[in-house]
Amino acid sequence: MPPFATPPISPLSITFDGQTGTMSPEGPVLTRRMSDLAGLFADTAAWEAAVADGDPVVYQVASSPVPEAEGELPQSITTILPGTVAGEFHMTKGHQHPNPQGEIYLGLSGTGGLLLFDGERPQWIDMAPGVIGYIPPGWAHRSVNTGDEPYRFLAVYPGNAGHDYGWVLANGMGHRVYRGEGATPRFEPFTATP
Ligand code: PAN
Ligand code: ZN
Repeated sequence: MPPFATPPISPLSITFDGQTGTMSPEGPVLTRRMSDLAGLFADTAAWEAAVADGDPVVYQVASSPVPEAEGELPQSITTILPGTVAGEFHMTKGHQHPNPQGEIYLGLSGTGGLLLFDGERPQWIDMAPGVIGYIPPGWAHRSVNTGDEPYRFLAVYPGNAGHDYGWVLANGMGHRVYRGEGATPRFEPFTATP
């Protein structure tokens, strides 16, 4: 076997269901509840009330069996359930890749957006089924469900990129995303969570 192959992964076919967010064969499945999103929503009292009121699931990440290892290209499907915390849309924690590398997202079902931040400039990409969102190296990224049904997307990223969540806790994402008039989200400048 040439040195660039990473045993024991062999070529494989992965089927996925864009309506349920499942993959087969399936690797780890991660569940993020409201309590896992400490320090991220602006309204701490509303976040605490949601945690006390059943600590609902905010999103799930289902991964394929491809490992996060150098040279591999792992994939995962994220499902963000609809809802807000005092008007601020349900969202992922958001992270930087400490080993700066690009990533692609493909919208599968529902509607949402990709909030990107390079430390100075916030950027927004509207996401829907059939849209590819490209995340260049060095841009922190967070996904937001801006609709009334689950928002799902497929992510493909380099296996040695890593995930740094502390960077977003320290620096924010430039904007906060709130339910606005009609289908258009309302953006507000980032304020630190009290
Ligand atoms: C995605 C994210 C996934 C969950 O697979 O990891 O949507 O978001 P958080 O990792 O911010 O909780 C990705 O960008 N991977 O690199
Ligand atoms: Zn990422």
